Amino acid sequence: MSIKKSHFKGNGVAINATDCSVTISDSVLESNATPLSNGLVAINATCATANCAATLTVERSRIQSNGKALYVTNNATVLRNNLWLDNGDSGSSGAYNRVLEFRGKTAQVAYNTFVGNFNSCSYVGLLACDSGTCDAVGNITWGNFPGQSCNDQVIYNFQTMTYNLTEALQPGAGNRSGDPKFVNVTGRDYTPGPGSPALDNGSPTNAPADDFDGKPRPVGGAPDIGAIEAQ
Ligand SMILES: [Ca+2]
Repeated sequence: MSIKKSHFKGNGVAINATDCSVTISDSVLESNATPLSNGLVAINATCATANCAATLTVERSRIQSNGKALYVTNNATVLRNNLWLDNGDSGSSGAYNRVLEFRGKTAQVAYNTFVGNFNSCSYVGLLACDSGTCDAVGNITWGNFPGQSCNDQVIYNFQTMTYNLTEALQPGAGNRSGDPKFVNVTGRDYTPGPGSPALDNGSPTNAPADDFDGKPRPVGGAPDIGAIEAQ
């Protein structure tokens, strides 16, 4: 199934796929699964068995203000060029809320930007690889856990992390920490601005050919870290 240029708002579960390959592109998912309670999530993908061939791809989409954003069981998953903003729940139901949760198979999280996501800071990670093999390349995480002090727990239990720009420095080639200097956070422009450590510091060999806006990548000799390539 292919879901393109769609807008899902205010649902308990927005997209629920069972033993079914799904590609979500150029879409908006907002204010789903909130207030959060058991079983609610914006995107839920499940394979009944570990060797199920179903896949999940999410690309060039904005996933914002959902109580829980993503829960995957056994699907081979690719998340590429997305904005994940302000998702989470800090109430009792969110105490151990992994905002993006991967269980089994493989997950590649590539060139996304994560800002303002949160849970109750219970040290369980916002992006959690519960099982399977998870890889994060070229992502920005910044300003997550607003007002809290667990920014080292944004990404949990990934096997490989390279060329990411995060609040707390992660082990792995090309990883950096620091302020991505977005052009206009208030105006929700997450383009890396002048002097940003995201500029031209993505992987020289592992980046999509476009960005969140569908514009070409790389510009300026090397890919930028995050969902948006400065043009
Ligand atoms: Ca660049």
